[in-house]
Amino acid sequence: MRTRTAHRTCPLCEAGCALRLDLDDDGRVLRVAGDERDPLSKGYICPKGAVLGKVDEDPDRLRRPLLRQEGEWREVGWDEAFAAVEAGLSEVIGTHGRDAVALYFGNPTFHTIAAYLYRQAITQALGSKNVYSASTADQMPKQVACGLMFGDAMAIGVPDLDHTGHLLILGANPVESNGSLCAAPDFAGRLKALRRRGGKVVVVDPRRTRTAALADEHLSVRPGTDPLLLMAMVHTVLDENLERIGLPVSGLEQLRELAHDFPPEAVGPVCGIAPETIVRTARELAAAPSAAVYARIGTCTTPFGTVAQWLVDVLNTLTGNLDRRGGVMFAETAALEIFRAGPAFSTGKWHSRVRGLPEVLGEFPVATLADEIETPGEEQVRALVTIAGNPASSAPNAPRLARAIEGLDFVVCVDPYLNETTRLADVILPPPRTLQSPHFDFLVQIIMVRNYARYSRAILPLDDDQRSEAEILARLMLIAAGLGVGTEPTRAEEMFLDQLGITGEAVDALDGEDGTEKIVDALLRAGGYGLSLKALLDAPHGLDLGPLQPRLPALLRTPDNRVDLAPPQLVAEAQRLRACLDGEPPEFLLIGRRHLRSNNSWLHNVEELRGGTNLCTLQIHPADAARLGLDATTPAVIGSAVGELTVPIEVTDTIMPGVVSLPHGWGHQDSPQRVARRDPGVNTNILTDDAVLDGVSGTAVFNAVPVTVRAAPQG
Ligand SMILES: Nc1nc2c(c(=O)[nH]1)N[C@H]1C(S)=C(S)[C@@H](COP(=O)(O)OP(=O)(O)OC[C@H]3O[C@@H](n4cnc5c(=O)[nH]c(N)nc54)[C@H](O)[C@@H]3O)O[C@H]1N2
Ligand SMILES: Nc1nc2c(c(=O)[nH]1)N[C@H]1C(S)=C(S)[C@@H](COP(=O)(O)OP(=O)(O)OC[C@H]3O[C@@H](n4cnc5c(=O)[nH]c(N)nc54)[C@H](O)[C@@H]3O)O[C@H]1N2
Ligand code: SF4
Ligand SMILES: [Mo]
Repeated sequence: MRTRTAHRTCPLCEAGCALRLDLDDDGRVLRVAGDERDPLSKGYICPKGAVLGKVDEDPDRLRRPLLRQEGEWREVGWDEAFAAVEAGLSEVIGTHGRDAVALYFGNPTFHTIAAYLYRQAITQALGSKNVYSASTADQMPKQVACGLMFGDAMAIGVPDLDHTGHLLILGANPVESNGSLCAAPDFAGRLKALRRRGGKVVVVDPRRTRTAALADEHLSVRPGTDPLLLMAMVHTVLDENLERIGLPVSGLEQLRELAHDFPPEAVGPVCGIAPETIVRTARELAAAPSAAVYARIGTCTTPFGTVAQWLVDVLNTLTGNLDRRGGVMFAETAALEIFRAGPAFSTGKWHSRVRGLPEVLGEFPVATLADEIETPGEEQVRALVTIAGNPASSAPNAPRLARAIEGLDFVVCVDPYLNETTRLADVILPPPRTLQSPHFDFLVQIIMVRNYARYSRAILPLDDDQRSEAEILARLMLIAAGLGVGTEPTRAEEMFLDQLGITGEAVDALDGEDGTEKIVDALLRAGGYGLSLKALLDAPHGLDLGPLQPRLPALLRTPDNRVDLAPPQLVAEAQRLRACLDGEPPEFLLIGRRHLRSNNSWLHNVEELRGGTNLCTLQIHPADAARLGLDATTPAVIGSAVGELTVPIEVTDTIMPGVVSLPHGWGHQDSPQRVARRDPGVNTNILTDDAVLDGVSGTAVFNAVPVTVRAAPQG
């Protein structure tokens, strides 16, 4: 048998590892390995990348569009599918206006060329205020904090992992998640290297995670209290005059005044961390030759997520580590610098109809989508377009959102699977398989630990009955713009380049099969390194663009060109935080967790990634289990303000007493996916409450959810 080798970037997570694939003549993947010649991932691969072929070849992936008629799914051709989309959307727009159509962009949108590029174009073409995405279930607090401090929500500082001497990690478990808002293939290897060169790693997490096991120190923190802990650290740094600020800043005095109210003695008992430990942690951070504070999901998706993210960069700034080698730095992207322009970041240019929540980066919180669908009135949402998302699983109070979606007049989903959300659609438009799609990760460039670029062309051709994701989205854009199904999709590319102010002549004539290549080429030419698509095609193992370099103050877009240490919105929010110093904590707080062989809601259908420790269990401390009479044979009933679940438990002393943990993305009881619906697990978002949000960014609260736990009745 003849084989051929192809190279491409793994699209499954933010690490973006370079892979080497061996394929047979029929295009079947025989073997996947890490690409040792890639300068960033250097041959690293995780168990998900290793089965990319299985992910790609999953027989349950949809191949042709599905149309629902009288409750039955029917496979149809693309023309019929697009005609149905046009009819469905124009009916709603014609009768109820453009705001009656909501858009939802899911997580892979940000890791798919076509979806990333067409996201803005579709939004503009539709002209609806009802835009939602997984960002408000994820990183929006980081973007808002950066927006308010630096003036640019895309100026996201990345720990300079390979040079730092001290790393403080809060609410992230990169050994399982492979890193988030910090693209660093082989995160574990990089942590080990940090320690080998004499540096220190401290992990703050209610669970003793695999990342914590690799660290020098693990601090068990009560969920939701990181902002208090960080504020007490700011207090210590300022109180002991440990600050050494190397950048132009504003708001220092206001910050000092604010932090004064959060002394370690008051904060310690609430966080579950001894005040002496808080003081020592702050001193060590300030004294380290270089240091970085890094915080993710466990701090973002909490009631004060944006305050936490703000204080992370406050500490990085106060200790002189912002924008400095070994500290927290800003990547220089190959293709996105053109977007670092415009006025200083602000929120609330418009507000949501039902709850009056401010727009943030042009979006409303996904936690209020159900309100907008259910509440009658003008501008009520009556149709939904989802692209690469599964909100009926991933949003807080997911069952309520699923019921709301079910009642809509028209739903169209661009997704390769029939799942919890798409099964509620009228039309499903499936993109081609992974290996039939090109890959260039725009988002990941912003958050890399090293400047780097890599482009992968599709490895396998499209069949006649398939459409590239770019074509599907171009057609959706044209339909949304009212240009109709008769318009050639190339018109969408022209409109796109026009919007960027780039003329066709400036673009290389490429023979690529996909129109997005023109756009990628144009963006690369306008990018920081003046690259072109050809330059990347000539570098199949990736282009190393060097270590991160200082970029401030040039990157700042604040009105006074200083780092704002005390943005008024955040100071006001921190006043509310003070109330958390009093008050009794609930008996149990629910948090989430991720497993290396999972990926949100959509990899449970791959046999090779199931089982082992990748289980949907409720982790509980032995002391709590004994007190409640729970053991491995007695499931627990867990209840919250919005729902109740029965779930098998896993007794483990790796979790803090008073805290329970359930992973998300499960609950595939009604899924048509054959592997996923075996051992379907339960959806933890039956318990999470869409009424509770991070006040500044509108982000959903998935961690620190008050719950009750009891033994399930026997028999
Ligand atoms: N309780 C709880 N809930 C959470 C979280 C948590 O920690 N706890 N995490 C939150 C976070 S961080 C996130 S990012 C969100 C994710 O929220 P979502 O993005 O809504 O959900 P995913 O499960 O990532 O769904 C991705 C969808 O994209 C489809 N897909 C995969 N590849 C492609 C492609 O190439 N093209 C297209 N068009 N579709 C594709 C998949 O089939 C799947 O339907 O969930 C959030 N929900
Ligand atoms: N294998 C795998 N990798 C993934 C994903 C996946 O589903 N599976 N999802 C991807 C996505 S969309 C994202 S956004 C990233 C997320 O990447 P990470 O943020 O690294 O995600 P988690 O592994 O969920 O780590 C969050 C940690 O926060 C802890 N935690 C919970 N509550 C609190 C709290 O109040 N305070 C503190 N300090 N810690 C808390 C949890 O115990 C957990 O260990 O991962 C990405 N990578
Ligand atoms: S770490 Fe992420 S990018 Fe790398 S192989 Fe695993 S899933 Fe793919
Ligand atoms: Mo995420």
